[in-house]
Amino acid sequence: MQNRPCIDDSLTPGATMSKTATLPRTKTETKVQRPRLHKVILFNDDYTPRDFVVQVLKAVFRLNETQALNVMMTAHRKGVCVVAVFAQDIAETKAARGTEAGAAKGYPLRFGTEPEE
Ligand code: TYC
Repeated sequence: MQNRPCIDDSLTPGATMSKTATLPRTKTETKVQRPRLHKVILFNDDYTPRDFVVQVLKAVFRLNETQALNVMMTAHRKGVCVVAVFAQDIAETKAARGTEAGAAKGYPLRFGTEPEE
């Protein structure tokens, strides 16, 4: 925003003082912030078959075979793995689709989301 002179007419009507030109002393700074990205997390479980996890990662998250295998094996060994990061609504939709794909087959497969720092 630019500082433009403005007329101080707070004493009108009926004022006898002359009008004075003043400059506003504050500037309004508008900072635009990018929305935070959200991680989609894959959780390990003891029941979902490995190849089914790989199928879901390929179908829902568009990972290739190698990427899907690596993500699945990391979750299998460590308990969790970050699949990818997205805008919040996309992360939540994809996590829900992955979890639903497992539930539709009776598996406890679970995806979650969390905001990036
Ligand atoms: N632990 C499962 C098994 O041994 C495979 C699996 C891997 C399940 C990763 C979930 O996020 C997962 N059948």
